[in-house]
Amino acid sequence: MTYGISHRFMSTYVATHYRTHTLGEIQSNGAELVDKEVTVAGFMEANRGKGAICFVDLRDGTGKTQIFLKGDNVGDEALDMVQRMTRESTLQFTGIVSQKRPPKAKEGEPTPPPAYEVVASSVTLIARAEAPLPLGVTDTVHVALDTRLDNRFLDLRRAHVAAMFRLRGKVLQYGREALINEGFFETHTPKIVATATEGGTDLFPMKYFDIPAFLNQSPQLFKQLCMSGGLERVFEIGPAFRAEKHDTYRHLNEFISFDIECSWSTDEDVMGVLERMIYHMWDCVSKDEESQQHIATINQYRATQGEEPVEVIVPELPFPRVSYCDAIDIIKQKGGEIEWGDDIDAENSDLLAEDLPQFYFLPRWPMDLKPFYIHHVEGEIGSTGKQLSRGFDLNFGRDELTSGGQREHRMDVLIENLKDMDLDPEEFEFYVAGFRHGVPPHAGWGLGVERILMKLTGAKNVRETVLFPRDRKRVSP
Ligand code: AMO
Repeated sequence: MTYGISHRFMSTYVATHYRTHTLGEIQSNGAELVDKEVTVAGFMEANRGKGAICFVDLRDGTGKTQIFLKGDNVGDEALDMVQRMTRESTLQFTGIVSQKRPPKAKEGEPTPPPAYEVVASSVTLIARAEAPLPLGVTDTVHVALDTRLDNRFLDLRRAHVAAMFRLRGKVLQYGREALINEGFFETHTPKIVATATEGGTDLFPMKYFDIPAFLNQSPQLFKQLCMSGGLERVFEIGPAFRAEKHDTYRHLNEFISFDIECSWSTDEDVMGVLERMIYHMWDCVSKDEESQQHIATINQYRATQGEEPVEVIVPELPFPRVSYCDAIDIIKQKGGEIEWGDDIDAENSDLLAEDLPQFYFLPRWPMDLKPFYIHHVEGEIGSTGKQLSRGFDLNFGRDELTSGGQREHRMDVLIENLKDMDLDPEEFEFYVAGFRHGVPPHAGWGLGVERILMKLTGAKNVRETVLFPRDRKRVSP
């Protein structure tokens, strides 16, 4: 299975105290390194050979290389140490790069590319791994998610798991790129707050000296204050905490919220920003060799589990837009049980997803279903006489990835909205104050990073996309 990332993507990997070269570099740059001395280090995947010789399969974050040891070269004591060493121990070797004897090409098949090994002249044990391992690193047997998460550091050594997190970094990089190209800049808002952002009760209280405080649910109120501050276009990628009691494949109690806020804009304007950003993410993943390598690694693993490969289909722009009212009609036509004014639950979203398996916007929700900070649509009333809003969702098939909307910027209406939702405007004074001395109309959205990663990689559980997930039952490791 492909492991790590190829040397040619690693222009910034320079020699360190512990190694002169990475293992990926030995393979991709081997022809130039033949007969040169190198020092390499990594995890020992396997060792073979008794008596006077031994082969070690060594793995670092960039790839794998075979190390060849002879008692004559490294000394009998060192050879014996390596032969008795446990799998996954970390070792450092110094030796000469040599081209491996090529395996005979099978008839009709192309000759495999040359491979390189290191003929060791010395070896140092860095850290011995205890045996047995709680989790196999190289085998493809199915392991329960809980066991994997309990031993996440070992799970991360598995190629397809490492590929997921490297890809996660890439997707965020592409997201940042797209927004910076549209004039946004990255900011950070506090995670320790005094009031509920989304107006709900799903807050984790915390001890903050003698003051009651909470972990923030969303940067919402603060990103809006940035608009009052004239910053015009900001984005933030940061943690959001929700004390929701859901225990599902798509809910976490700590997730990474990718938020923007944009002045002088409507809901439609920021839907444009969102679809262009997602297009850029998908387009880059489909073109960038390194990202493609991560997808290939994930697919190699999926094949061992009998799963279909994931395909990165670059979406067409604009994404389809199905207004809330139309969505209710479609669900009803398909026999779903729903009334105008109801939230669209997962089962009804499945009905929509039959015709919309990929990205689609659901704009214009009833005001009652959206938070107090959402702007209503002037003069537009839904079929039951209820007010429509400038709030939207972005779904991928059945799952919601983003909520957003144009914000209410008129202070008097905002105060009425708070009261309508049984919230005390005085508790939101720090926020309401931001609307007292002039404010641009503005709009924005929040995207769940884990949910979009699920869609990109075909992961069936959001926990697959988080290093150390926090859910109702898990707060460690
Ligand atoms: P919302 O509450 O819909 O909107 O959250 C935005 C997006 O964040 C993700 N998300 C979650 N992901 C995993 N686990 C959870 N428990 C969870 N909750 C939410 C989803 C969701 O679409 N302030 C608004 C955004 C805005 O209007 O700018 C907000 O937070 O992908």
